[in-house]
Amino acid sequence: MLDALWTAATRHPFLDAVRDGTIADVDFNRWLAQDALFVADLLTFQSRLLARAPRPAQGVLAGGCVALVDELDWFEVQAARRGVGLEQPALPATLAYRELLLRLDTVPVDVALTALWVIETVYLDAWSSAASSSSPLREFVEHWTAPAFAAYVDALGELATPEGHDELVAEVLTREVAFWDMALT
Ligand code: HMH
Repeated sequence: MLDALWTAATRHPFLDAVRDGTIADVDFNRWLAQDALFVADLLTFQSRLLARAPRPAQGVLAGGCVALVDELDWFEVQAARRGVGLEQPALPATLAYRELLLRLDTVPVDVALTALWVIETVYLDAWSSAASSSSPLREFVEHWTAPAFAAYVDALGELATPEGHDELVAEVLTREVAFWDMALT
């Protein structure tokens, strides 16, 4: 079941359409604005996680927080370029993901670290499937598949202990699928 969810979260029609250049602007822009909201929520979660993280995790998490702040700057630049306003209400899939992140504040730190690793590694995998040298959106694909991002995901992987946490992994993957689905509605 996890395998099927993993595939659904990383091989999605949204990503195929990005790769092929057939994604509608309205759909891509909807994803962009909602993902900016998600990244702001993720920064909130990750800052709190940093505050209770064990010593060996602090450096990776702190670096990740800085990267998320840069990411929010990047979203603003991309949104302005595309004429998208970022002051949009969160759609249901974004709100549901926010709720999951809030719940992660209350789980043991190793479990929350594992969830964070899933959140990031699934994104790297997903965007890798959208790679194409000819896509008009390849700048986005390159952003989410950059070597620095892959190295960060590897470092999170060193802190994660996914064994025995199938239910949580499935929950993150379900939120990811719903996020892509939302972009195409
Ligand atoms: C929905 N999942 C979603 N958006 C992101 N930006 C990431 C994961 C990775 O940070």
